[in-house]
Amino acid sequence: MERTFLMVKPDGVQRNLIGDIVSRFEQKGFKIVGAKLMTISKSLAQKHYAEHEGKPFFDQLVEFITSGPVFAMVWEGEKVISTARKMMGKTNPSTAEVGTIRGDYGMVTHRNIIHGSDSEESAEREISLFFNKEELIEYSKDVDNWLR
Ligand code: RTP
Ligand code: MG
Repeated sequence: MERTFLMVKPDGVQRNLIGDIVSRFEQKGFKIVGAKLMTISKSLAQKHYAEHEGKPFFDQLVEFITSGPVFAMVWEGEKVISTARKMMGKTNPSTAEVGTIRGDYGMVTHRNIIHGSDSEESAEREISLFFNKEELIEYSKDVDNWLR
């Protein structure tokens, strides 16, 4: 089953959006298999955003992502990588569709609330950067069994 790495960025944590964001992915039908509140070190930030090294916004990006706690998550489900990207909306919140996370809550590109892996390769790389194997839980859900 496909997995992706999602992260509520420091602005999303500060603005009390963790619950809403988790809820959107739960309601869509995806399964959370790992999560933690953490502060990203400078070196982890540089590794995570290595593809952007040398770009004019790189230093500001690293500074922002390390500026406060983030909520890091791994989600599982059918086509979760591309679907999560759709649910997040475009990088620039001012052009992101209403109904997406960035479209509903963001205003500027440098504070765009959420990160999501953009491909299978990124997902695999980012999951292993942020989580140990033991932190990812395999389990099944059976709602009927938990109602009575
Ligand atoms: P992310 O990696 O954070 O999920 O965002 P993304 O895929 O939608 O966008 P990406 O191109 O990977 O850029 C990473 C983050 O860098 C900031 N950025 N600023 N022109 C700019 O000023 C610019 N371009 C990108 C954004 O905060 C973006 O989320
Ligand atoms: Mg990206």
